[in-house]
Amino acid sequence: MAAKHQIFLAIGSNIVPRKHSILKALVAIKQSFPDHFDVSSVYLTDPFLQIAQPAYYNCCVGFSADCSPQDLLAFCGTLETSLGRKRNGQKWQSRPIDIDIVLFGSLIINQPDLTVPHYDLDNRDFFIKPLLELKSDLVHPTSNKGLQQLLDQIPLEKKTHPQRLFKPTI
Ligand code: A4P
Ligand code: MG
Repeated sequence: MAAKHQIFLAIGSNIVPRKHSILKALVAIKQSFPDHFDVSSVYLTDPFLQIAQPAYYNCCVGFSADCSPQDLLAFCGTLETSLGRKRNGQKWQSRPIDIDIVLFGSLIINQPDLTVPHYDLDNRDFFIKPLLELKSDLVHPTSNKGLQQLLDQIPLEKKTHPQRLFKPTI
């Protein structure tokens, strides 16, 4: 039997209905990955780097699974498409749903279509705050920094001021 990894995903939405899309994503993820599934609160966040676009809802989930990273990436892409995500090739376009793999155990992956840990985890309070709720002693596998340390080091211009909205019950 393949070893299980502790996996964390970040979920974001900035096209209404944001709550509805996030809840649908959470239900689908839990259905496919029920083992030790846990979800953070959902936060209202300013657009990263103050880009002129609608505010985001963000949260994270954690679970254990023995799938491959590539299978998980394909799962996330299929779920995004089923929830109305359309890509026009433009980076950081507004989106009904975005599902990113933040951590896959302590694996370090540098493939053309997959970078794990997420390339920008260190700079994103909208990843780190929800992750702190799920597992406060998580350590970044390459920098070995803890989540609170990462959060404390985010410069002002990168802060998105997460406001806790609600804890999903799914
Ligand atoms: N990819 C590589 N590594 C990963 C990974 N670890 N997880 C590739 C998921 N995908 C990964 O992503 C482009 C490609 O990244 C995928 O095809 C996959 O092979 P995308 O979602 O299609 O496009 P994108 O939006 O340009 O990139 P991405 O990485 O999702 O955007 P970001 O960098 O996550 O930024 N502000 C707030 N407050 N909250 C947000 O959630 N999100 C963004 C999007 C900007 N500002 C935000 C938020
Ligand atoms: Mg993405």
